[in-house]
Amino acid sequence: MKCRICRNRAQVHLRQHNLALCREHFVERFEREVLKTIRKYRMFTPEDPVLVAVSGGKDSLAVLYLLAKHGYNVRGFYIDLGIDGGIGYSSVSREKVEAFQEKFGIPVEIYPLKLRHDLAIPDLVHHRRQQVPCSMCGTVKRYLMNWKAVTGGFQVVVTGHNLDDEVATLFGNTLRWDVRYLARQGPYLPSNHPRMAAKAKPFAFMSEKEVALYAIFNGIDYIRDECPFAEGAKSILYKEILNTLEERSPGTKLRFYREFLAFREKVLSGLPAEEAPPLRSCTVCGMPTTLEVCAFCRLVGRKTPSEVSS
Ligand code: Q46
Ligand code: ZN
Ligand code: ZN
Repeated sequence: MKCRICRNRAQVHLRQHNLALCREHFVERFEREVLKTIRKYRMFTPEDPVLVAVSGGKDSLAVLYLLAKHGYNVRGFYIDLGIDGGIGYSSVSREKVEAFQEKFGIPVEIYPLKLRHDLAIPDLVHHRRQQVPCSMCGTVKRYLMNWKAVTGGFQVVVTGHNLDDEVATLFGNTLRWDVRYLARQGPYLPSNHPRMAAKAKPFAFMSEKEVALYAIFNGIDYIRDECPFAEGAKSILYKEILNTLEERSPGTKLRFYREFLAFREKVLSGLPAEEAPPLRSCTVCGMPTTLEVCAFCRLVGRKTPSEVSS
């Protein structure tokens, strides 16, 4: 197979686009598409300080790399969750982040949860067996990312979510007809409170395979193992189902996502806004919450990040 652009030997075949490309033209196209998404959704400009949530996986490291390469004002933020699971998950992912920082000279701040709060994700899992690990971990990550953004002068938090992640979430929300989540799902979520940063997903239209190839072609080393707590997660089952559909009919994921976004624009945005509970300030940390004490302070305790960081 030959590259559609230069006619040299193709190294990638994107079935969903029926497009064969050499390595160089694949990278060029990938970056062009991502930059187009950033502009289309007005996610941020090259001057805006952007905080990139980094996990040590391919998606987040690749998005940080691409933005830095194109002159965006980025900083990575990695939370060491203290997860081991017999594979040293957090220590390996932290090593990957440190090696990335060293290799490319892109700054990443490391936030060690256990050291700062005397508590890591496995402690939460142990003490609160009735709660799902990923839901507690998600609360901690979302809170700390937002806290870092609003206290560090970043208007937006970027994550590496790719098309496969977005479509799996969309599939789950659709199965539950969760209209409130559906109305808020998309590549960009603007801020709705002065202490709440906007959220942006520049890879929302790029498949997991494309992101992996982009990372490999650019010499980005990343953690291959899944987090041990992810085992059995519904999102993994949804991804398997969607992969089967994609295999039979290439382009299904992209169509499903694009058509959902058009539907959201035309139909969901016209619905009367659902009464969202009003936001107030957490009496412990002062961050926005709908309750007296926010979910992070209830989980992690009375020490706020500002207290432990100073
Ligand atoms: S890190 Fe945390 Fe994820 Fe592990 S415990 Fe779940 S949410 S799976 S992306
Ligand atoms: Zn080419
Ligand atoms: Zn709080």
